[in-house]
Amino acid sequence: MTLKDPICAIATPLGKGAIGVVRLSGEGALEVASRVWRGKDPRKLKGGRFTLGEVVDPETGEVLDQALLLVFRAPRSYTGEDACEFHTHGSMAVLRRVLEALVKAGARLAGPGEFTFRAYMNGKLDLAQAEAVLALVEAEGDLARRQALRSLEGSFSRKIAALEDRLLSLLAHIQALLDYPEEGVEPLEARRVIGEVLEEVEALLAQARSSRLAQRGARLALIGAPNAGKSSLLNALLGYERALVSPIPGTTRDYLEAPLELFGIPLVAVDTAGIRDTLDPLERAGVERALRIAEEADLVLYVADRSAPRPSLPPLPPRTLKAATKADLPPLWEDAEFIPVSSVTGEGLGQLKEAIREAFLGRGEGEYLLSERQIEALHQARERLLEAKNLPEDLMGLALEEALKALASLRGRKEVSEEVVARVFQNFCVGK
Ligand SMILES: Nc1nc2c(ncn2[C@@H]2O[C@H](COP(=O)(O)OP(=O)(O)OP(=O)(O)O)[C@@H](O)[C@H]2O)c(=O)[nH]1
Ligand SMILES: [Mg+2]
Repeated sequence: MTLKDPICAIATPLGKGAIGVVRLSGEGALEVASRVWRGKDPRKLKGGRFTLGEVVDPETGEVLDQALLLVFRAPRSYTGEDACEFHTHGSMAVLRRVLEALVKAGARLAGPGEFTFRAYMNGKLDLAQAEAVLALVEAEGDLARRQALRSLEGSFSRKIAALEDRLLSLLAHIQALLDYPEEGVEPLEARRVIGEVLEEVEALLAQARSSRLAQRGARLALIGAPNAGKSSLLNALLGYERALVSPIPGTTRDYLEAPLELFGIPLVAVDTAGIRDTLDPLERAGVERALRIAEEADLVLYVADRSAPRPSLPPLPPRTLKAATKADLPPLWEDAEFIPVSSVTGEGLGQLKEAIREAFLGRGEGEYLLSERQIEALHQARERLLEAKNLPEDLMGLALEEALKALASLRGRKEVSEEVVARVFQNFCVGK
């Protein structure tokens, strides 16, 4: 695969949209563009400017759409190459023909992630930033967006670079110590430096949980006795009437799922059948499902009606929050473990949401969105640092080098194998 030939792809989702974008990048991209463009000559346009014109079939001259053309000139583009974007109408009919026209004009269809791969190869982004691009494209909730953006902006990479730097000068010191012992190099505080780097690596690793949560989301199951107010509470949390509510116990039979984003965490809230002994085979099947869903959920919200006699607790998994519903009615019981809420007045909902946030994120959300690859590399670095820390100074070199290599692989520097890079980019969609 040549790395500079002009490549093209549809960059917007396939479907109907007001606008669709077709991207083109590579050596000779503006030449290719000029063959499908009727309007101002793209080769003569300044970078960063839009121009209005028509996209044409280069073989027949047929006009395919009216469009805006945005030109970028190397190295001031996403890929670092000459590039342009055709902003056309967003139907597949238009986009497909525009793409075809570009291929006829000499461009090649881009592979998944090829634009970002070029950006990486041309030094526009490091590997961690490229992964952040992928994470932003795939962000399911605001937490993932916030975290990925911080990585894309380079603050994660800078932090890693600083750690690499410290290890590198430590290695240089140790080398000097080996080479010129008689020079009496100052006794190095190697262990202190390693300890500090280790601390930072561990602080990053502590964000793995929140990264996974932000990317994969979590399941929140509402369980409790019939009529406890589970479905009402689900609706109150969602802010719309999703589940059927009635004063008849046993209203919810099958379980019901609804997406619920809380504090940027993409949750799936699951409403379940009220748990009770029953002879009705359908209801009993529902109860069995409810218990299984509770078991499999990332967090259980146990719901009990405070205006009715206190029910006996079903078996609850360790990750359970408790809510006492119908707080607007006179209470028949109190329990400090239960957060009082009312789906009618909204009382206590804020507190409940806060408790859910706390259960998932603890004291704070992670700063960065770590990919599995990054978590793995950080683990490697941690292990090697721990190893180095327990060796005499003149023997720590090798372990330190390994730790440095692991850290450097985060940004894609130093001997990151092609395989690793390929693995990062294979997750991309075409057009990014
Ligand atoms: N006053 C008051 N009534 C409530 C509240 N929440 C629920 N209810 C009422 O309690 C009854 C049962 O509510 P549901 O939400 O259907 O209860 P559920 O736990 O889903 O019941 P099942 O699906 O039968 O297991 C309905 O009549 C609701 O209007 C509340 O916060 N305050
Ligand atoms: Mg219900």
